[in-house]
Amino acid sequence: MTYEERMKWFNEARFGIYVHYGLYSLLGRGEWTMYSERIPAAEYAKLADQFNPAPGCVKEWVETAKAAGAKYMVLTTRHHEGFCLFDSKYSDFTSVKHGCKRDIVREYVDAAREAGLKVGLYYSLLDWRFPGYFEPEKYPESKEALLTQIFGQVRELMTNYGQIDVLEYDGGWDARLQNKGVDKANFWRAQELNAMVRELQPTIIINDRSGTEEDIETPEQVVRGGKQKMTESCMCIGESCAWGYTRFNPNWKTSEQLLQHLVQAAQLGGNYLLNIGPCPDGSIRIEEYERVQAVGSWLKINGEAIYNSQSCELIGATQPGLVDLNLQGPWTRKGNIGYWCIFRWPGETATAVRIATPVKKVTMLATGKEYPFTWDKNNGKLTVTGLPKMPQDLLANVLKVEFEDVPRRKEEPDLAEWINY
Ligand code: H79
Repeated sequence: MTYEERMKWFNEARFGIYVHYGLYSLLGRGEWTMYSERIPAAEYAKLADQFNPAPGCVKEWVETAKAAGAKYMVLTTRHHEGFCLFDSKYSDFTSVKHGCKRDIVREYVDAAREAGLKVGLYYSLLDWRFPGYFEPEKYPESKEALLTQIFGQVRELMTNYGQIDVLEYDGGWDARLQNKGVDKANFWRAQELNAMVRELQPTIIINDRSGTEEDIETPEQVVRGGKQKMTESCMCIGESCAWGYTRFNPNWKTSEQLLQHLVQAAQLGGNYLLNIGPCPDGSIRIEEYERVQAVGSWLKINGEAIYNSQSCELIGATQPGLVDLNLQGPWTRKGNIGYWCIFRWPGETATAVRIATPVKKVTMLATGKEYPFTWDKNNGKLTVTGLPKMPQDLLANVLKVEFEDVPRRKEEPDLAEWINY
């Protein structure tokens, strides 16, 4: 199977839901609490017996992902704290041996698959309970034990749960931030590890955080396009917020912002992985649900502009994730069709510039209604007229623009030319 074939569904999906859930969820101060408060491992481990998610809570996660219009999910099977949401021969620090005594990964995989969602697993390479992670030279046996655990657990995850569609490593940096490139890959024996993964799961998509290149890059809290490979931009709903449940989060992004990120990721030919952090009992808080649900409602009507879309070079926003001062919104594309996702409704007339390809037809995606337009091939300006004065959709309105060819951006060799046009 070629890279393109393996990546096909992922490229069509464009939108996934990330779930961060673990012992840190009980504390409500984010997933880094053990380390940022330097809580000793034995003390932290006491939380495990209080880990008691409500029965069936994974259904809430899956229903949330469906309501959002997402096509896949990724669950933290084990974060940096080391607590596993799955059964493991390599550790007793799991949800199967403590608290609820349930295999949450199993519940999640089953529920997501049943809902028709692709299944992703997150796995942190580092585990804060191992001195050998922080000081590998001082505690070589602990470092070895950590690697034994990693290889054993990744094998378990890749063997015991049927087909896994995505594997997202995290925590691949060393504690002193010294290892780069090959050194980083060698620290985790990444080549060997990923060879094992691919033997067990031949169609899987793997991110690059174990140090080897693999299939995708996964930047955090920004929307970026791929330099070398496909990009999945990962983000929290809270601004400057943790990924795990944060009880008091002062800065919620709006649904408009989330949708702008999604469209921008699609314009750049990448995916958007939006995170939810379930409450201590595993339920989804309303602040998160209402925001992603609004995105999902929009996608029900305008999904054609997002799912299975391709990157587009037309100018709709100069900065990823932003709707600029002077531009109405990003463009996505399918073949010769451009989807102009307008967040700042301009009123009756919408003007796009630097369009090099002739335009054949303009309709509103949501209604199918056709609008008159002019396109000037000399200055590359598209002017759509007769539009409603008021935006019909409060999130974003999509103009579906049919071109004669793949829409291209017009060069501006003389930046001043337009002044006296
Ligand atoms: O799971 C979520 C985060 O907990 C995790 N990745 C997402 C998906 C993540 N962990 N760390 N980071 C993201 C950012 C890394 C920050 C670091 Fe550092 C800078 C690690 C090492 C240098 C701050 C300073 C933390 C330790 C030292």
